[in-house]
Amino acid sequence: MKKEIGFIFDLDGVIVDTAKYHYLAWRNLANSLGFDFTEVQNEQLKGVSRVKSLEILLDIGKVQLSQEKKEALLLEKNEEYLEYVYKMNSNEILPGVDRFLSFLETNKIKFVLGSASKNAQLILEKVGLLERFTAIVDGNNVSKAKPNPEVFLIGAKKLNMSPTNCVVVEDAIAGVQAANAANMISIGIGNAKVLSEANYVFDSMEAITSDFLKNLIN
Ligand code: B16
Ligand code: MG
Repeated sequence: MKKEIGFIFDLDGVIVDTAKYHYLAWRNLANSLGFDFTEVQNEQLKGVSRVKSLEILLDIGKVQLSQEKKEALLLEKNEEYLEYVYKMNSNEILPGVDRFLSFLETNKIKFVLGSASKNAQLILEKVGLLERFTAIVDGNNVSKAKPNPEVFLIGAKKLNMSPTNCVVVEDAIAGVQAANAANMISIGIGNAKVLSEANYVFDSMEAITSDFLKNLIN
């Protein structure tokens, strides 16, 4: 007999690759402050909130700023980032995502979003996926960032399911830790060594087979 289960998807790195746009905007900001910011360093910002991302960036550049200046820079960064977001369309949905969501829909399994981004709703709208999600839980709904489980626990409530019946799909270590802390099943997307705390790891969304999903839901 099928278990009643629900899915919670992270956004950046799972549904779309917005990390490349975050990177361009953060790099510009770093350059304007007089230091460089590499793609390798950008890895540290994945899954991390906007405010925390700025703190990490300023640490890298060894720059200290007033609270007022930091707030101005956060606004500036987001405005530049949004210029990229406004140009997004369905071509930016990562390979394997549509097949995964269609599988869940066919099997009448509900799914919600659980992202740190405050722009999540807009991004899903731009790529044409917003209507398919039962609910959106994002950076506007939480007070504690991943690895705190808050975002996924709210997701479970939206699914009307107990946490142990929820499966989280995440690309960031902090996200996998948040899912584990919430007592949910975690699927990591990315490098198996980096995401070793996840219950299952796949290189990409495309690598998740229908057989794996069938086993998981049965
Ligand atoms: P925003 P996720 C995260 O999205 C990104 O991975 C992270 O790099 C970003 O700083 C964070 O959203 C906040 O995004 O500036 O749009 O509020 O992976 O949790 O979907
Ligand atoms: Mg992510």
